[in-house]
Amino acid sequence: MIYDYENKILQVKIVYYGPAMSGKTTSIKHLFSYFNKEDTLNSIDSTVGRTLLFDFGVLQFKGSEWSLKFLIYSATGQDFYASTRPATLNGVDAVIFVADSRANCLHHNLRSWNELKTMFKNELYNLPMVISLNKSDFESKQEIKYHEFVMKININQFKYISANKTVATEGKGILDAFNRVITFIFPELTLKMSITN
Ligand SMILES: Nc1nc2c(ncn2[C@@H]2O[C@H](COP(=O)(O)OP(=O)(O)OP(=O)(O)O)[C@@H](O)[C@H]2O)c(=O)[nH]1
Ligand SMILES: [Mg+2]
Repeated sequence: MIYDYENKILQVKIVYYGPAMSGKTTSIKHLFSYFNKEDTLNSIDSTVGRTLLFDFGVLQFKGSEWSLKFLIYSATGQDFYASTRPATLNGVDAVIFVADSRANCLHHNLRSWNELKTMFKNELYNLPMVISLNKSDFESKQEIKYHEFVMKININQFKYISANKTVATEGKGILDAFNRVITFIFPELTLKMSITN
């Protein structure tokens, strides 16, 4: 978190993290389109829409005295670019972990989670963490594993953690996840969802 006293701006970094193709970019795109800011989101992606390095965008909210500036990133989930992930996480204030809820993805979710754990060690438990159990629209079509993932990640050790079901393609639960993470960082704050440039 960076305090810019001169301009009265508090800068916060949030990273969407998770295994390849879990829905990180789709989640961020929805968040930015909710605030009519989709055209300001920078994505470095391949011709087939896979994130090469990260997506990055800024959402700024004006308070009565101070403004809040959220720097929002998604890390690439592709293992080919795994070496870029620590840089994307550098200085992060909170993580939204986007898991793919389908049963056959449990292993990928855990692998990605363990990577986070290896990077942060026990500091991970001090990071505000919101888990998006994404692709929950598959509930009726395919076996889903919400609980297995949540059960395996030591949630009791976290200061701030919560999980919610999301469907990024339909924007379901995306704003809720964002709100939760903000509430963890600033327990006193109720954001009026208006935005400044
Ligand atoms: N059915 C369904 N599909 C989804 C959902 N979220 C994302 N997808 C699809 O899953 C695919 C991958 O989504 P992305 O948002 O690109 O995933 P990502 O996590 O950014 O992937 P990488 O950047 O490659 O790590 C796309 O085809 C999305 O349309 C969801 O909630 N439900
Ligand atoms: Mg992506």
